[in-house]
Order: sequence, then C-alpha cells, then structure tokens
Amino acid sequence: MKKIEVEQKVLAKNDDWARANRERLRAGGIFSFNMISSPGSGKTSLLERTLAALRGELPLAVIEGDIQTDNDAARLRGFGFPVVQINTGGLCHLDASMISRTLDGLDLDALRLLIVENVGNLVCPSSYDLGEDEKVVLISTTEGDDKPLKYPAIFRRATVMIVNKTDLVPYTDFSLERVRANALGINPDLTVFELSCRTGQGLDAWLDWIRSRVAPPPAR
Ligand SMILES: Nc1nc2c(ncn2[C@@H]2O[C@H](COP(=O)(O)OP(=O)(O)O)[C@@H](O)[C@H]2O)c(=O)[nH]1
Ligand SMILES: [Mg+2]
Repeated sequence: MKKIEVEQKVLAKNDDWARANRERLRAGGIFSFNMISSPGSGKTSLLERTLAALRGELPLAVIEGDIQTDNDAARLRGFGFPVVQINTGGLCHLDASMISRTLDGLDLDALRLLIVENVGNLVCPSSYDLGEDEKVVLISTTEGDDKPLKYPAIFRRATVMIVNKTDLVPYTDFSLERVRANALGINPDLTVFELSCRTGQGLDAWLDWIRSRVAPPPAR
C-alpha cells in the first residue's frame, strides 16, 4: 500500500516537471519526440541517419539517455548539432526533471526540433512523461513480432511505431504483417514506418514525418 503511494507521488511530481517542459518547448515553437525501445533496436542508428539527412535543413538538438557511458552521444556529435548525454546512474528511464535541467543548458531560441533517446527499455520509460509532444516506439525484426502484445503500455502511449532492421526479415521468423496487426490491435491510431538503418530503405517516409511535424520558421 505504502509502495503504491510513493510511486504515485513520484509520478505526480514528474508530471509537474513534464508540464513545465511542455509549456517551455511549445512556447519556443519546438517540436519534440521521445524514442523508446529495447536496447539494440536501433535508436542511435536511426538518429545517425536522421541527423545526416537533416544537417543544414533543421536546427535540432539531441538528448541521449543511458545508464552509463557517453558512447551514443559520441556517435552523434560529428553531425554538428548539440548533443547532450544524460547518465541515469542505474535508473532505467529518463525523467522530466532531468530534461528540464538539460533544457537550461540549450539555446532554445535556436531550435525547432528536440529529439530524446531514452534509456533502452520497453517498460519504465513508458510511465514517465518528459513533456515531449510524441512518443516514438521502435521494434526491430530480431525481437519477435509479439512484443506489442507483451509490452502494451508503450504501444498504447506512442503515436509512431518504427519497425527497424527490415533487411534482416529473411533470416528471422518475424512477420511485418503480424507486428503491425499486434500493434494496431492495441493502438489503432499508430503511424507505422518500416525501415532499415543498414540499407536506408524506408527512411524517406520517416524523415517526411519529422518535417511534417516541425512548425515552419517564424515569419520575419
Ligand atoms: N542489420 C541491421 N542492423 C542494424 C540496423 N539498425 C541498427 N543495427 C545494428 O543494431 C545494433 C544496435 O544499434 P543501436 O543503434 O546502437 O541501438 P540502440 O541501443 O537502440 O540505440 C548495432 O550493431 C547496429 O549497427 C538495421 O537496420 N539493420
Ligand atoms: Mg542507443
């Protein structure tokens, strides 16, 4: 009983931070999304592809969440965008107060897009609103097409599902039709992108989705 009360208080406090982040980002005209998946689904790989494509086109920043290391931030720094690594020191998710502190150090006036890569985990990050506009859940074809059924919360809260590593489909028993049906059964409003960060197939539709979400620059 006590444990439940404490958890509710933690989540309520998190929601306060998240609300403040959301107001701050909206006021700045910054679109934001939060990428959530198991470790190894390809979040950082997709960011490498995304940053390479949007270089010179869209001013963005990336927040990288990991339990340890700044390996992922190091992979992304070469693209010329601000990249901030948060190490949670054992915690299995980012929370909204961590994002708030990171926003303090970013030049928000210069940004139109904020991308967050959450800690690799399909469970904990789904409960913690960061103040982002949308949650993007990734699943790769080596994980099994039943994962939406086993971890429904994040598929319910996400607006986008990315199925990555389509290049590996011939070597697995993963079915693109089944994963789509499983996910849409939980959340019929999900927008689904199938792509391969290895071959680049399917990336254009994902990039167009980002472009469609970002507000046009203010008129001068
Ligand atoms: N074959 C294949 N491998 C991929 C693809 N995307 C990512 N990978 C590999 O999957 C591994 C984990 O990718 P990473 O981006 O670090 O995943 P993250 O933990 O979700 O950030 C790396 O070895 C990537 O090279 C893909 O589309 N096809
Ligand atoms: Mg990563």
